[in-house]
Amino acid sequence: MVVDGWLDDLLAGDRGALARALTEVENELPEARAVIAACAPRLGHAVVVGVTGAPGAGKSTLVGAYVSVLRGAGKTVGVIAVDPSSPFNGGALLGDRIRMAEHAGDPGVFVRSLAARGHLGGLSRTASRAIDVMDAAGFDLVVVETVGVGQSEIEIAEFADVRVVVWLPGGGDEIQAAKAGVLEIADLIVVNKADLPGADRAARTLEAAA
Ligand SMILES: Nc1nc2c(ncn2[C@@H]2O[C@H](COP(=O)(O)OP(=O)(O)OP(=O)(O)O)[C@@H](O)[C@H]2O)c(=O)[nH]1
Ligand SMILES: [Mg+2]
Repeated sequence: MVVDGWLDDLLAGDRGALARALTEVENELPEARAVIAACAPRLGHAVVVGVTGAPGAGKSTLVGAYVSVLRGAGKTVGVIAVDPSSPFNGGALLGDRIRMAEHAGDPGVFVRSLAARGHLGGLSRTASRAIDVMDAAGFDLVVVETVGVGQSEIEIAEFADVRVVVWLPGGGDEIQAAKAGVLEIADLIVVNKADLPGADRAARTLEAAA
């Protein structure tokens, strides 16, 4: 296999090469295999943090704030926003971009959205490859945001070293969360929107169920 210059650029952390590599693996383009092969010897540096939760729970807002904290500590961060609900680039992805906007000019941050193409298994494979590409490109952390709480997210959570569930209080369905396996996959449950009523009660219920 001929590894041409742009793959060297990818491993050196070049942003243009990174964008191209992510497009190759997302769309399974002809050079996707070469990208995966080039990344393989360079894996395992990044800590992968999976952030999942219901639509609108505040995942992107939290990730944006987390990225600020990590940048303050001198860490570089790749962010992947996965939207299994939409086969087309929808509003949620735009929302992610808006909430990451403060990091737009920062060379230590790279944000990429992945939309569902075809079946869910395909998406989780694409997400895992995108994580590997960002890892090989040298980011200290890769944060993966996934919409929803269900089987697809549990699949994607398998690639994460740390799994965070962002909980939206007020729905009163914390028991449902326990049944859906959320408590089993989560290393950390963040009861978000603590300014809204019901957050304390939700936190107590989740704590009791854990
Ligand atoms: N009241 C309140 N609103 C919040 C908080 N965090 C985020 N929001 C708002 O909740 C809405 C959704 O926030 P996002 O960060 O886009 O949530 P998300 O989970 O990434 O949404 P999707 O990616 O579309 O599923 C926005 O209007 C935010 O401003 C919070 O702590 N309190
Ligand atoms: Mg979001």
